[in-house]
Amino acid sequence: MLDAIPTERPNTPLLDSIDEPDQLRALEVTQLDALAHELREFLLYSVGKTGGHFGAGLGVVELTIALHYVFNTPKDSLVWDVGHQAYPHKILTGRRERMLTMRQPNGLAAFPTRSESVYDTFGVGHSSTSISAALGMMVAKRQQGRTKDSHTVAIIGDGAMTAGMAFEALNHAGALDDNVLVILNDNNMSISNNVGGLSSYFARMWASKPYNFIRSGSKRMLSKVPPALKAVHRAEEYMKGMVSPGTLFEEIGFNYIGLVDGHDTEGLVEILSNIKTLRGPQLLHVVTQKGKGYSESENDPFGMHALSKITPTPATPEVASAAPTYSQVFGDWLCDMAETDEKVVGITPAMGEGSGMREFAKRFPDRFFDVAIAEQHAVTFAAGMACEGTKPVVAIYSTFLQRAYDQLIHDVALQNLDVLFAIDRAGLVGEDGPTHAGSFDISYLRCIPNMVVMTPSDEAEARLMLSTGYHYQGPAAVRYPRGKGPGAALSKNLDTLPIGKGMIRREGQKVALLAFGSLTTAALTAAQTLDATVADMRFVKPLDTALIAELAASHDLLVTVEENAIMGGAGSAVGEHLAATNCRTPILNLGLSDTFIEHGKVPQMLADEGLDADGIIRAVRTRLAG
Ligand SMILES: Cc1ncc(C[n+]2csc(CCOP(=O)(O)OP(=O)(O)O)c2C)c(N)n1
Repeated sequence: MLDAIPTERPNTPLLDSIDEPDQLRALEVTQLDALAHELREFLLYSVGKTGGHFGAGLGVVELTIALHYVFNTPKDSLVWDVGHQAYPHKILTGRRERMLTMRQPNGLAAFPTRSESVYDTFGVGHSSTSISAALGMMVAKRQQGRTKDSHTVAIIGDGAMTAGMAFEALNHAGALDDNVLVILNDNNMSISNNVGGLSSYFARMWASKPYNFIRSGSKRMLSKVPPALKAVHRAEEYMKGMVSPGTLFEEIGFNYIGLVDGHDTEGLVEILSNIKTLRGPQLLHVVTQKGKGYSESENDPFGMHALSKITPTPATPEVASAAPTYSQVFGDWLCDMAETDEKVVGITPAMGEGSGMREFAKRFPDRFFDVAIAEQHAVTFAAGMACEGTKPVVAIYSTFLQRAYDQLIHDVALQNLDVLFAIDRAGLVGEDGPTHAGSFDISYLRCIPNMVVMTPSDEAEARLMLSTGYHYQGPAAVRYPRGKGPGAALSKNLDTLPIGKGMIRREGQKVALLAFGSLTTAALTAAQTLDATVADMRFVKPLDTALIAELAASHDLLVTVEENAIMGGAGSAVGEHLAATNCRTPILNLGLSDTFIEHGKVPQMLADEGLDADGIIRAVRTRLAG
């Protein structure tokens, strides 16, 4: 057990000898525990330097070693779900020395990425995709006649297993009968406490060759005698049902093997080697401890999900800004609104903490619904509640709302139901990279009839817009960025804004900057150099068409600015309006380019996209120069 994160590179001779999994496979199985210790120490050291996901990786150190030891990677495919637990996998697959570049510009990505390594078989970041992807790979391999020499394994957490998509894939896998192995990495504490010698013993027995030979042999033998087969099957189900929670998976069509101690490397190697010989869909239920091996993360697995980098204490400590994040502004607003209106309910798909709902959950436990990693369900659940007269507020990250798009259109907007969407992490998010960027919500929201879409330029505006959306009769969305805003003064009132009205923030000449949301501050700075007018447009939908007409009539150039894809974004909305009204004032749209923007620091990423004040000035001057 490690009590501190090493600040100096630890001595890891065994780990250093492994540049490719082939070298791992050349070790004696008895050396794997020592390797696990070194890997864990190195992981702690490197995440301490770079920050990043932490607890989940520590929990799968032994499992990762066993998987690469037993399976012939990269010919055999490992598909990690979410991928936040894949740091040990990266370390063992030729990226050890690059771990200190993790999440930095041009450095390793936070999640498995196909372009980064042949061992990263599938790009991830969003949860619950692994079983579908693994099944697709397996079926493609079968069609190409490659199943004999290639296995496919999906590794999915108990959290990720709560999403509908995982069950859709299990259901399909059960029907296809291909040799896909799903490893359920279960770090739920109550299950961990239940693990004991008996269930481990049964797990070994069920995965062992003799048992499965008997099992499939008796099935073959008895296939002509249906009643006897049924009796055997029932007895087997009964036996497993008594000691394992695998009946559900068995019913779907999987051979369930569990529970297995996920920190017993040698045991895992034995079980996985046996499973490799089995036919049909297999589900191995492994129990691990999140944060394993580091005292602080074992004691606080939730707090230690991810870590900021450990910086040496400066001689004069920096005073942290007391300004709240947008998530906190939302959380405070939700509590204030809940106090005045008992119809308020708050819904989150597994992101209550990140969305700023901790206090709301504590104070209003009966009105707080964490529905697990189930974005689609979250939205339709909200729709159902709205049908019965409550006022649901769905707190959701922009990137994760993508998964509930049909529910948003079909279940909420089409019925004009009264649901407020508090959309966090809109725009670039930094180190998590393109899987988590909220680059598209303006585009995908504004084309939906009945929606009101708001883009706050600061914290006070965010609060006003949340109240405005709350009182609007129909679906409304407020999209705000990750982290802190410019630091606007906040009041406790619950005032609203007139819907569809923007405001002039600065009077200038010739050029009018039409800012939508988070880049308004940059637009105001640029406007000083350009002597431009700045409008805080506030609403993407409905647009303030009167304000646009007024600005178009009094300026030579309209410049829209937004932290969303240019395509289909707020600037497109303004352009559509100009075209529809036959207005000839030239327009320049500034926003995110048509690429997936790699991870980095948000200010630098925005500068690279030409979306800081200098970039806005440059773009305007270039356009004016003709
Ligand atoms: C679609 C989607 N929603 C939410 C998330 C955010 N998220 C990342 S990891 C995680 C928890 C995953 O839990 P589990 O699968 O049990 O893995 P563990 O961290 O416990 O190892 C969540 C909710 C996500 N990545 N994808």
